[in-house]
Amino acid sequence: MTCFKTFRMTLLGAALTFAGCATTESGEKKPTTTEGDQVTENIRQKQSGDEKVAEFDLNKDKKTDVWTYTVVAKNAEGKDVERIARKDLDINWDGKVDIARQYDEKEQISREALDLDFDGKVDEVIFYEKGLVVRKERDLSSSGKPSLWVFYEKGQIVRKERDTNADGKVDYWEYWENNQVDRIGEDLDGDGNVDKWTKNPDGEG
Ligand SMILES: [Ca+2]
Ligand SMILES: [Ca+2]
Ligand SMILES: [Ca+2]
Ligand SMILES: [Ca+2]
Repeated sequence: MTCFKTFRMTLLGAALTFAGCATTESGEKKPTTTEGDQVTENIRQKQSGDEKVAEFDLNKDKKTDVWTYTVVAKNAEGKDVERIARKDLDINWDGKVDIARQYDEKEQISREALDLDFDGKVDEVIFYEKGLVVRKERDLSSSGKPSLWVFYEKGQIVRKERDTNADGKVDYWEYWENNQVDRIGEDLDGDGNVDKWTKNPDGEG
């Protein structure tokens, strides 16, 4: 718990430092097995052929903690300009990347992979479209696969899905309305279909 709290605080610091780049857009699809598997990836992103990397040492300990990858792109007038494609951040200064961000053609964040417990493996991936979070995938069990998916519309949670028994199939659905749970569906026999619906007793209507 302390670890996560520390992370959030540090993350906030990092976010403030890089506030200029924290906007978004992208055309991400629904979760697939491939995307899910990426939750396990080592968080450091490889440099691709056409990328230029710039390294920064924000805490002045002579070790790089921010890597910014740029590519050459055409602007509206057809001129070559440098565009930020990705950014890696080591926010606890241990030499391992904890946040890996990807940006779209408009330099808006499109994907962010987070190592929340600083073990070098991704625990959460956040997908963005047009400046807003559209989906989060979280590995709750450290199994290397996502077990919680949270879906957003217009910045608000609309649905959570969980695989509670780690069989790779969603068995728990939470439908949200107006920032609160409206109903919960559970798959009790493992066939992927809801067997039991529960209306949130605290909800309105
Ligand atoms: Ca440093
Ligand atoms: Ca780190
Ligand atoms: Ca981790
Ligand atoms: Ca399941």
